[in-house]
Amino acid sequence: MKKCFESAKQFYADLGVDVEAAFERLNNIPVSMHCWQGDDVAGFENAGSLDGGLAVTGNYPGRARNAAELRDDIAEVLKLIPGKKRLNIHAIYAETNGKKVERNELDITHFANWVEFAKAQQLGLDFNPTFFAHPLATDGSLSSADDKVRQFWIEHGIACRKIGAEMGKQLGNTCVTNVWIPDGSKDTPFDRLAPRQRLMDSLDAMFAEKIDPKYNIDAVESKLFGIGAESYTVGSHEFYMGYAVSRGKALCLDAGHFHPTEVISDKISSALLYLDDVLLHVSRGVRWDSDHVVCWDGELQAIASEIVRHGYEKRVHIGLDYFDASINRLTAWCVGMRNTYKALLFALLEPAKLLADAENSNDKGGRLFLLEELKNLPFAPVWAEYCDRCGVPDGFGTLEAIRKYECDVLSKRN
Ligand code: RNT
Ligand code: ZN
Repeated sequence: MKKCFESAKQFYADLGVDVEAAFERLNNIPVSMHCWQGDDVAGFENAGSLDGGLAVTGNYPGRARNAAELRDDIAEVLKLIPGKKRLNIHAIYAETNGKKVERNELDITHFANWVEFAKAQQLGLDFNPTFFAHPLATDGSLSSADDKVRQFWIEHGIACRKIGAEMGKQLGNTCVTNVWIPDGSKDTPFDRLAPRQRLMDSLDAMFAEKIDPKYNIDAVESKLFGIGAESYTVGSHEFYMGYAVSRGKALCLDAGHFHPTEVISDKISSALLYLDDVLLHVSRGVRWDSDHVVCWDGELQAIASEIVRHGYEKRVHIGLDYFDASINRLTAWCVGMRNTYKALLFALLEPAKLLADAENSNDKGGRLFLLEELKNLPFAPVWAEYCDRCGVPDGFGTLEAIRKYECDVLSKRN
């Protein structure tokens, strides 16, 4: 492979692309891995069903059943993923030592093990309040018509921002805390406005306290529809775009949360004209928001290219969000994470000058030709070299390692 790499490097150099500079830049683009792929979004509360319109399908053996197993699996999978990684956790991953702690009473102590783990693994942490899978979230959370219910969730949100900020402080690494709520309606509502007014007020109450953005950045995530909320979603795209712009929050764009022909890659440049930060939930919807494992497809490449072409890597926070319980969960993590770095590297190897020249001279055919020709460049040995320098195996080595872990560890769980 080394020989192949040297000639590939020369090939790119002839196109004006510096492979070493691409590696350098890639080393500084973090991707946040979502912990919830490892346990099918179960968390440690033992609350029962997931609900909130989320659906995890499949029952492949080996699911992590507790925090220790989940961290073991994450530690194992991190050995197989190159690049600068972060870890994204949810409030339901609190460890309360067998004690029942209400979500509005959570604090950083319940995440001490995660912080320790992050330190040991040299990861930044990202965080999410969990506004679903809870008896008080069956008829709306932050937009609920019930004052008590709304207050409970406002308090949960406040608690989670403090936890996020503390994670950021303890790790010396800014945490992005993302708000997504399941609130919506199965059938056509009479009043679409009132729940949105309540959501706006709840968010304002939740965000009232100023938190240093060095420690915590708040993000808000919209959605088109969910199972059981097919007719109306309180937190729509327009709602949150307006909210984020008017309040100076980060906007979270989830690839599965728009109409099937709408793509988030095209939204980044618009959103960043008005916002400081965007958070991405890179996912893959198949016909709907199905949260399939992220593949290296045209949209993943377009997302990566947007970030790289405009130098957005400090303003676009890349996170993954999917859950597939029908295959080995480490495979699911690995495929999505490795593909995301692969797409970023591919974007970093674009002959930007050639493409810009074609576009600027109105040579549309030349631009098309180049963009298509790029797909055929000797990318594989460059990717293999990057993995090697990061001390992780190539594709086949990764699969072998996962199979071994399945045999040695996962298959012994029931
Ligand atoms: C749900 C949202 C949300 C969740 C995670 C678990 O549709 O995408 O981001 O998937 O918070
Ligand atoms: Zn999401």
